[in-house]
Amino acid sequence: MNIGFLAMSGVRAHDSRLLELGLTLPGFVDRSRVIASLPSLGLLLLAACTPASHHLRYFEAESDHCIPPEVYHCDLVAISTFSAQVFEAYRVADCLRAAGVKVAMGGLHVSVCPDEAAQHADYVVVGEGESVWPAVVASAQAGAKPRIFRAADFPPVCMQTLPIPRYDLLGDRPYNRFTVQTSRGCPWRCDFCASTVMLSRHYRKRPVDGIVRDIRAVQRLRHNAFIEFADDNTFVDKSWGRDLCRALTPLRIKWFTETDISVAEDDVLLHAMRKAGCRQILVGLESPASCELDGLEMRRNVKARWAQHYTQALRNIQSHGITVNGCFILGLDTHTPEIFQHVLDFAMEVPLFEVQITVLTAFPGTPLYSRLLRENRILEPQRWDLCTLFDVNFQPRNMSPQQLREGLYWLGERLYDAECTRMRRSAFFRMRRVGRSRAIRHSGPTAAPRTG
Ligand code: B12
Repeated sequence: MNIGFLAMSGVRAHDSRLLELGLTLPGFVDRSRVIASLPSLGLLLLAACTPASHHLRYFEAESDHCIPPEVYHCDLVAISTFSAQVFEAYRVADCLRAAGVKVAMGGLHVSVCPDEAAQHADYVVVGEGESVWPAVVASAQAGAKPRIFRAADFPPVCMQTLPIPRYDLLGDRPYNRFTVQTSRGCPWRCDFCASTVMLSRHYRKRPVDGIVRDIRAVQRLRHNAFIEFADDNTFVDKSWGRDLCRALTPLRIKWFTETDISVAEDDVLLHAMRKAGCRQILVGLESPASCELDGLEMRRNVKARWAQHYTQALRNIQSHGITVNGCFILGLDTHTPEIFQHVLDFAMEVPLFEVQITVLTAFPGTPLYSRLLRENRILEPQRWDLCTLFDVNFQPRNMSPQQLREGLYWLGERLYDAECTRMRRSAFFRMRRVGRSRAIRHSGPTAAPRTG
């Protein structure tokens, strides 16, 4: 069969004022650059799990959501879904099926709303795709009737034997960043999280040599590619993290990842990360003050505990030459209209090199969504297209939805203002110079200063 893998990348936001301000994730990002910058790792992994007898192609829907005409020449098309684009994905699936093409859908959104997806796709997959996908392909080939496949009914995906994602299918598209996964899931349970926890509850790490193998595959395609680890929380296990960094160092790559603030406790790891090419980590701080975070992480309340030491921890990470992209969620139940000024003050005081502000978003399948629905606080239930992290679709506890929107604009205009950004960043470079001279003094006159 001819099998197509169709990614619907790009960023989404509907709030017209935000669009006017050019505010996207994180800060000011050029929309088209983002679209071109990350291919769908999930689809490339599925491609790698496809039996060899089939002919495979990877496609990207364009920024106007038009799909390349060649997609219609496929016998089976795999579409990956996030909530924000799922209605677009359903429209595309309906058109393809009307033209006689079989459609399979999977990903974070349909994994929690499979019955909804089954109205638009022949085959819907709940959960991780690797073990299930060959059965989906076989069903399509046999012309089997539509059905929902559940990953739980197949052998669990083994992190030791994940195949190399088929980066080679990407052809000449101008990607400048590639994703590689080092781990799946997160040991913590934040009530709003709609990430890998939608697929599997377990936190799993990959063997270091498999990660190195995948990065080498990317390097064969683009020598100087920037790597983004598509992880939820990379450095949970510090000892494995140090091994990983040691293995990454000779590859001479630059990379970015998402991890929790506990990396700040391990200077050896931070040193190894910088040496291995880590340029930035994204940390979900969520709110500056501990009392605002009480109960948000439902297992051990770790976010509330960590927040007591946020400033010191963030400064320590940045003193190692690793910039932090600190993420804040606006509109938590503990937030009053004062929160916008607090976040601004905190970001300037640390100071944070990069800041991401988003509004509390109730993704389907999360404890947050169930709670807000129960409390009758979702403004437009099932408006999945508003799950962009920028569009307010709930009634905040201590302010009006409009106050939250206005607060987001107000904070965004200030945080991303050129002067503010310059101040936040120049403080990082100053701190870095001090850190470096301290390192030289400590290691004696023979040590060479680190560069870059
Ligand atoms: C990389 C990334 C992006 C890239 C996506 C590139 C792409 N085309 O995939 C870019 C930068 C474009 C992006 C944009 C956005 N993103 Co984003 N992104 C991520 C990130 C960091 C990693 C995703 C990833 O690669 N995972 C690894 C792969 C292997 O997993 P996977 O895709 O889920 O695939 C597996 C299964 O789902 C399944 N599967 C997937 N597709 C299919 C299809 C079939 C047919 C089958 C059988 C199986 C299957 O099999 C795969 C292997 O097991 C996650 C956060 C995170 N840490 O996970 C956020 C995340 C996915 N993004 C999120 C959001 C909100 C957005 C935006 C809406 C932000 C915005 N306002 O624009 C946009 C929307 C994008 C869109 N077009 O819909 C949310 C989504 C939540 C949700 N449930 O919908 C996440 C979880 C982050 C968060 N804050 O919660 N994002």
